[in-house]
Amino acid sequence: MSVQELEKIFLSKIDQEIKIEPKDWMPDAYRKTLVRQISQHAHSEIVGMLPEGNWIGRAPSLKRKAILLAKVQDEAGHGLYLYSATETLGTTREQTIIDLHSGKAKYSSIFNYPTLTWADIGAIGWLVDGAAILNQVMLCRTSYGPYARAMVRICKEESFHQRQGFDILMVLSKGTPEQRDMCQDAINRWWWPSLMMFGPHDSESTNSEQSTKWKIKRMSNDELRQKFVDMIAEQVKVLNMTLPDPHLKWNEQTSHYDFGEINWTEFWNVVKGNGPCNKQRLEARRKAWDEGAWVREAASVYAAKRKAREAKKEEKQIA
Ligand code: FAQ
Repeated sequence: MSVQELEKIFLSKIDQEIKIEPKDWMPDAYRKTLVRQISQHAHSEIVGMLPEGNWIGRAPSLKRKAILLAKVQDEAGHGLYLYSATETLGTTREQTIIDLHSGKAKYSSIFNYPTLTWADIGAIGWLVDGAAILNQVMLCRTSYGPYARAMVRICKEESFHQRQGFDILMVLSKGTPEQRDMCQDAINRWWWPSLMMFGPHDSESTNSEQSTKWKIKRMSNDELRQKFVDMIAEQVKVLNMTLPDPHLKWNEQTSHYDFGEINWTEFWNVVKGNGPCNKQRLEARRKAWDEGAWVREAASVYAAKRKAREAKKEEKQIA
């Protein structure tokens, strides 16, 4: 079959909402953009464990510690599903991780900010997981089968994460004046970086047009960001807190909240590796990789031994 014919079949599957599966023919550019996006998503989950991991030893009670441990463990699981989904596209996990460590592959800008107080753990759950869910609910309908299926389970877990974050802030918001201040301060610091998670404005988004045609993306960066603002602007009232944006205002005509402009210089600075914690985050990942070398080695020796044992057993059975 010619490439033109193969492409026609591929596009007709996209049109008919039939998922593209690993063994199906797909254009190289489709494969490349999926490897880019899914691997960056996987890296975000794994690097995203670091800011929260910082608080496991300092959570204010045993219950909070157990909940946070479970959440951070969930993020590791999400990373693993997503690394596996990337592998179905023909790239190795080793290469994907080398690309993270060399700085070639990106991960979400949000994880380059520090977690200064316990309230930050609440703000991450509520705002960061909240933003992640909106994006990921859309991705449950993405055109590549393994990515869409991974997203379904991930979304279920993320919605627990968001509620645990809101619960932390709810308790602080009803606490002492110091606890209320801590809650407001965390919201102030995490609000704008959370809005940046959705990526540049649609007009600046280099990948959106093609990704939308291929139904990898189903909603635009700005549409998702607006949905997030509308949701959080209401939820913050329940906390009796405010969002740090003087331009935030309900607009009767559009039936959406208007909001101020994001500091795009800060965004691109963080994306390019110059955020408050970029260096620290990559160093932590490289260290974990190096220190885990013996585990990978032991696991592959064990797997080889088991394979050899099974081959011998089969030989005996045949004989
Ligand atoms: N940070 O053309 P677009 C989570 C880059 S998971 C860094 O609009 P696209 C769970 C973008 O890669 C959070 N870079 O790109 C959790 C591109 O550069 P490239 C992660 C960003 O792909 C919670 C360039 O800018 N979620 O939080 C960012 O069409 C709590 C131009 O942008 C995902 O990864 C950014 N914020 O749209 C874990 C979801 N935004 O690659 C622990 C999957 C943009 O061409 C604790 N990804 N860039 O060199 C997506 O949906 C999309 O990739 C977007 C960006 C929407 C992020």
